[in-house]
Amino acid sequence: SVLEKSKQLAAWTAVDQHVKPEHRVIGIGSGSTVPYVVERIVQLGAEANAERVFIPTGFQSKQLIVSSGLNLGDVDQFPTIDVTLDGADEVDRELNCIKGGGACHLREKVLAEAANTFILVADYRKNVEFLGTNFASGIPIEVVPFAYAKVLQNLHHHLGCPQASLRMAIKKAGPVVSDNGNFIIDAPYDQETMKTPYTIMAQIKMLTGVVEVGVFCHMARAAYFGNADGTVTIKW
Ligand code: DER
Repeated sequence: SVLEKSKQLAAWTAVDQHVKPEHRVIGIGSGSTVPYVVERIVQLGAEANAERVFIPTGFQSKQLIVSSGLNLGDVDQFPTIDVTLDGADEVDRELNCIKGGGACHLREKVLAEAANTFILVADYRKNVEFLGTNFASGIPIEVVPFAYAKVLQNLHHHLGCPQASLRMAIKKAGPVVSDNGNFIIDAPYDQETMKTPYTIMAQIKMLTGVVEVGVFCHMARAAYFGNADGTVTIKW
């Protein structure tokens, strides 16, 4: 499909630009675009990849690394990463992004921060001027189960987000549970608020019981978007 081709285009271009021969430790994100990143890395050849370790951002990412025959590494053993490549739900003109559509943003943010270079790959739907344009479900927030009702109450009554809601699972009874055993709250904010994403991210992060917020400010070195017409847009 046009959408899948655009994901592949973004991913292949990003790998070709940012995975260098001397890179040994590579962070692998989560979602449906990152498989094309791994696909391109596998094409670099078994010999080149034999010298590398690949650090996952969650269970799906780990499965992808293992099933692709790449060496699995752990961030405990490799706390500094040469380059991390990951998807995003939306990326604004300053490279701030919303992540967590796949409930993986905690480990994603750890590996984004641990990387010397953090690169985003996405299809054209994610390329926006301001956050909150296309990704309607809002800011993903990972919370400890014990505190989720309190965090919801604080969002509703003190942080101006009456629509905040607990993310319920589809093929499992009850809420989505992250790889860390936590819940996800989705907090939709209007575009005006999302024009200063750092402010709202910091306010949410300070709520007791919040583990991590799916807003990544000024972390990415560049973002690659595949377009429907077969071109690539690069933001940096
Ligand atoms: O949850 C995340 O942050 C993932 O990176 C995800 O949002 C990317 O989604 P996609 O690559 O499937 O569009």
